[in-house]
Amino acid sequence: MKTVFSPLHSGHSSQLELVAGAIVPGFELPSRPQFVAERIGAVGLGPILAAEEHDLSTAAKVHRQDYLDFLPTVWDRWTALGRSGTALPFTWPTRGLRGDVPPDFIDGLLGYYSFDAGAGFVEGSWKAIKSSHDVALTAAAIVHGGDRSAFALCRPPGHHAGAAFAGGYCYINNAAVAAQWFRDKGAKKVSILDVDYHHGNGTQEIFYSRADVQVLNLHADPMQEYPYFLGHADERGSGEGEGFNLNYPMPFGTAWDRWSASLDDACDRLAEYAPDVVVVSLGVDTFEKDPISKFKLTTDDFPKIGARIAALGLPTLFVMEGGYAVEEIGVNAVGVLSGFENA
Ligand code: OKP
Ligand code: ZN
Repeated sequence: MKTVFSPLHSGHSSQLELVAGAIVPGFELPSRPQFVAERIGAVGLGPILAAEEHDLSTAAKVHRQDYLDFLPTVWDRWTALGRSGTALPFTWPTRGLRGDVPPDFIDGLLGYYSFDAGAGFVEGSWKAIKSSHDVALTAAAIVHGGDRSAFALCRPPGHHAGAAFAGGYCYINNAAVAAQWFRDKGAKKVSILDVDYHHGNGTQEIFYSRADVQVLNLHADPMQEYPYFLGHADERGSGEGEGFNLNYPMPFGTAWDRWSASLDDACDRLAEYAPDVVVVSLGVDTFEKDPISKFKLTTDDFPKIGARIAALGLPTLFVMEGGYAVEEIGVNAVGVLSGFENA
């Protein structure tokens, strides 16, 4: 399996994060994909290729144009005020406030274009965000070109990013852009299978009223876990999209038996839908030692995920999402990919 990766991710670093009452260094570290890349080399998964630049025309079909126009401007607006550090929002247009009027001032705009304070900007952020998007589309083109699978080693991740908002370490929804790109290249139907620990609220929102992209999400129950306000089992799509969004919320402590039953059901539903291509939002924060998560998957479980997905017998693009047990991310993520390859 070929991997696509870009060194430009590394400029997106030193973001601060608010955790349990303290400002701490973020968990979404530049070392994450480095461990994955090292492991790919160690097991000989296949070549690691550079990303090719893609314009944002496909992204503009899943994101709002004003949001895409805003992202590259954040750091310049911030530093123009003499500021440094991490550009973060702290005011959001929740119920009872106006979500239809973007303010002029950067602090207001950051809130207007986000749903939490989990997606900060530093100097290299936009270049990293754009490179992550390019990684996803370069890997998508490898699958479109006839490879059975490819791995987009994206950083930052994307599945929390909605049509017009960032959040949860995510800015551009790489998996959604890739799915849209496959559609534009002739795929009639695409399935997105999100196995990250957290609900992919952005992906769900983007495709919620569409029947041409099926979205299946396995995740911690939003009653207990971030992102809290989406990901319940009764969210099944709307209008033409009704029945094409499927959520599998699971409680804290979920281990392989229960998790894999959800995966089996999701794969059965995916097979019934019979897409032309599968996009896997690959988070490995379901791991028992993940520092921000509460599922109990073990290192031995990850290859079984890959094997189950391989049994679908469909062209498959893997897109990196979460996973914060830095040293084990490589073994676990590449475990999924090797499990797919060896199935
Ligand atoms: C991204 B992905 C704020 C807490 C927010 C955000 C978790 C984002 C996970 N300090 N936590 O789905 O792995
Ligand atoms: Zn996650």
